[in-house]
Amino acid sequence: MLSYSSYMLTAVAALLVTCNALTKYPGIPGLPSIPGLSGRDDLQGQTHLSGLPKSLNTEVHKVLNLKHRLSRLKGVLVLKGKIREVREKIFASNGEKVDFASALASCEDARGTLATPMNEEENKAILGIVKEYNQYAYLGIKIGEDAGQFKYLNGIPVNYTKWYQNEPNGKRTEKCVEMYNDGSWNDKKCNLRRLTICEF
Ligand code: MMA
Ligand code: CA
Repeated sequence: MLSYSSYMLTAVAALLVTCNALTKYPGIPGLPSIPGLSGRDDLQGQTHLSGLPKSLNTEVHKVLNLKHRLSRLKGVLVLKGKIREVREKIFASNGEKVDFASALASCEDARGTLATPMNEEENKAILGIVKEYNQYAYLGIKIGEDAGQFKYLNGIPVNYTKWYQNEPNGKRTEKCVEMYNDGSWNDKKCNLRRLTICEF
């Protein structure tokens, strides 16, 4: 008699194997797809995964079907140029030019935050949106009131930077950061109108 935990182990193993298989096949670049599968929700019917009780098998298939549906929805968003993905992060803009506080508020209203490049790859993805709209954008970085160092919005000092030559030069009068259309950064006053780019 198999214990419940070994059922769970089998279920998780089956999920991992199947999910890996889902990501292997080429389709839309960067998206998982399965040859011969249409856009239906019933991914692979209700194939019985060995050793699983029927109820757990059903749950596994529900999760797989949800993942499949999500990957198709992601396909729509990438196809329409609505999102840019870097690893686990998703960047997107609403096309609006507003001051820093309003930009942050609209990102947070959408359950995200302002785009915050943590490395070159993320900086490039955000730059892509800056170029697409041909508008400088505020980043999710602000000066600390104490030592005047630049910090992420969670208060941690920045550990990746892309300052334009001779920046930052605002001497605490420029408390926000904008991205130029070459991807470099400038400290800048927070009350200007800049493109809103969020990360999710
Ligand atoms: C502006 C302003 C600053 C920036 C300098 C660069 C004159 O001030 O955008 O933030 O550092 O230009 O010349
Ligand atoms: Ca500056």
